[in-house]
Amino acid sequence: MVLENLGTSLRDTLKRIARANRIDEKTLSEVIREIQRALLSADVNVALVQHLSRRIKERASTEQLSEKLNPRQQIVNIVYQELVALLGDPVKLPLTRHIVLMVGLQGSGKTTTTAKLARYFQKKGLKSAVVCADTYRPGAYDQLSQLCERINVAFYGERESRNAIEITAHGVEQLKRYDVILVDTAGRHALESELVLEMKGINDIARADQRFLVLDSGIGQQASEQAKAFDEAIGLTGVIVTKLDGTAKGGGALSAVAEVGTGIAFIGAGETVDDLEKFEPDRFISRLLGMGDIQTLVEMIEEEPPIEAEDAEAMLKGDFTLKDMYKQMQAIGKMGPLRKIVQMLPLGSLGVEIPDDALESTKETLERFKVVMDSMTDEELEHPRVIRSSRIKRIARGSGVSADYVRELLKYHKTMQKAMKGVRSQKEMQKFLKRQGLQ
Ligand SMILES: Nc1nc2c(ncn2[C@@H]2O[C@H](COP(=O)(O)OP(=O)(O)O)[C@@H](O)[C@H]2O)c(=O)[nH]1
Ligand SMILES: [Mg+2]
Repeated sequence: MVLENLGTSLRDTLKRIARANRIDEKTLSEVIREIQRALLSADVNVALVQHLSRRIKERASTEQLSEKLNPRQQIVNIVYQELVALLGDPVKLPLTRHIVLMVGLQGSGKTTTTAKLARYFQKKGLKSAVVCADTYRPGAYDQLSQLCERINVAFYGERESRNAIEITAHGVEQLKRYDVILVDTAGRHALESELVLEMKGINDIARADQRFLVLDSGIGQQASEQAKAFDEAIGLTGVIVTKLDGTAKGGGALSAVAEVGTGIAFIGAGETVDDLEKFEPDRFISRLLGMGDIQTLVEMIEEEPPIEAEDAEAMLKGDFTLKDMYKQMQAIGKMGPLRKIVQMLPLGSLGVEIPDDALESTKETLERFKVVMDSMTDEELEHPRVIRSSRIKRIARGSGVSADYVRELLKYHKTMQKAMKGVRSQKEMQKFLKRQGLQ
């Protein structure tokens, strides 16, 4: 796991709280000191560590204890929330047409990450294409074109040209029918003025919607300075921290970026095109704290509003029709992020993969879903498999959404149906429900 050492120390520290009979000031101070030590040795920025300790102490002594949480759960919860806050807001990544500009120092992993991202979008069903605007590094063209070929992504480059801005202009024009265009740029050993000018030129021409700084996690505390400089030049929309597989000190890059107010969009932890993960602060911290551990999870979600017994049953029983799915989405809405539950279940081992977006159940999604459902017949709602092409068109027309959206929805339903079967068979889920007083 990324930042294994940090994770281990944090989990050990939290275990100490679990064993304490009561949380007095002395225990709290010790725990905070342990957390500080763990964070500092992972190279997390000192000022941030201090800020975090202050917040934990303050909240632990002033916040009203929730009736449902015992004092140590309360503290675990505070630590969790504050660590999440430390990493900044998640970077929003709309799955629509857009242009992405990749910047960063030489060797930081831009080219590799460009290919990884192209693959990421491809997997999300978008057509991605790549422009090579690195005219400095010999072999840049070949490196990127080969990567693209391997993952079957369109590539544009001009082997002989030295004008990166012109190449970008041509590339963006040539590839305009693609959904996502990723522009890989040159980096050098330091941020020189010439490079900054070129980068600004490329940015002006490409009119990039996303401007990602690629940062090698090995650089530790210098991350902050770099992020600031790049941010001033082109206004970053996110940071991608790479090579987290190779360092115990990734905390430097992870925390330093929080200072520039730009969130971390992705993390890279490996050399293959699939070693890229969308960065979600809450999920990341959950994993560090060992929330895969069901015990902790149950404690964590105790502060979420309780699940209605009826809703929980709908979640686990029946044929899982579209109506069930709607009910279930409502239940999840009440329960808080489904992600928290899914994470603890070994769904992966069942071959069930739930896409990130499927784990969000926003009000908006629900409303849109309702509109589509209103255009369906009872038969269709009970037996979604009867919905074929002509019916899809009719439903789409009736509800004012695209046929693709209806197809997406049906696909989502299928995934969830499969996942729910998996969940049902997990005895962990039963244990979890028991703890919630539902069974
Ligand atoms: N272990 C590991 N290596 C990486 C990762 N990302 C990139 N690399 C390696 O870092 C080196 C430089 O990467 P490259 O993409 O060419 O950097 P660029 O100069 O910024 O374009 C290559 O050897 C990559 O294989 C990562 O997440 N983990
Ligand atoms: Mg490169």
